[in-house]
Amino acid sequence: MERPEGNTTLKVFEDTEIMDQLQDPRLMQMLLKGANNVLDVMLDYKQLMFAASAAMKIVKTKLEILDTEFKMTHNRDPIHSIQTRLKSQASILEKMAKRGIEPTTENMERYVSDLAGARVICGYVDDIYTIEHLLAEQEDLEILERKDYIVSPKKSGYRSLHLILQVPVFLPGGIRKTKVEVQLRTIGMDFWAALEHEIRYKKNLDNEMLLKRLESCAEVIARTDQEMQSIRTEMEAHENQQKDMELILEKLRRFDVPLP
Ligand code: 0O2
Repeated sequence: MERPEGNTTLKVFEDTEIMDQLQDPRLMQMLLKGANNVLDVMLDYKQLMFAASAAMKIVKTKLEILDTEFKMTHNRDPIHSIQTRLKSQASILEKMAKRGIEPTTENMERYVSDLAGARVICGYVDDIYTIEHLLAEQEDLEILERKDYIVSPKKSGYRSLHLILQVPVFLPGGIRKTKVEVQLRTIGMDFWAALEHEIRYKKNLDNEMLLKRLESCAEVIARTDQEMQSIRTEMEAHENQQKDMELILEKLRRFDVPLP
């Protein structure tokens, strides 16, 4: 019978030489113990990432609900789009190695806050703080950490609001409180961060001239964000004034109805 490609487990057990060696009970015992320990670690990691994935989905659903509710009351979406990702094993191990943390599952859970991440792209800067406020009001969410790189941008020019949320994930064995990193930024900030990530971030580029130019692009985008915000605020003020005027005219028309 043809064996599916990549099924190494079957290959090993069909290899008669290996099977002969496994007849030695002490070797077999050692192998089983080793395999058992490795599988325990792998399963712990799988459980951790399963909780991270569940927490990420919970946060995404909450954000979608908040966005729809906002649209129903204000006739406008504060959220342009949401991206989610689970951190890759390579990226987790790289981060832990950089910080000198021993790569155990417990350390991953305790020290790596962005195993699960959600990036929320908003139209305007004030939408970012509206979403933060709405998240803070959710009783089952806790904001463990907040870094405002909009008020205090990074030296690179990077701007975003970072929140580390703690989300309860209900599992058959009990509640597992799980962290999710939420990065909130405008379309403009996202445009800059995505391109800068490709060009410089994690590459240790030290060309002062290019770094300055990247930083000045971030400033141009920040000014554009402010200008777009101010245009929207003025448009809304104008619309509200017109609505108030229509209301007054409507009342005057009712008042003008001739008496019998
Ligand atoms: P990736 O590949 O995007 O996931 P911490 O995450 O708290 O352990 P740190 O550096 O103190 O470590 O956190 P910080 O400053 O809040 O930044 C974390 C994330 O923000 C990064 O994740 C990036 O996604 C983003 N970021 C921070 N600074 C910059 C920057 O200068 N340029 C760009 N493009 N993105 C930035 P990771 O895990 O480093 O990378």
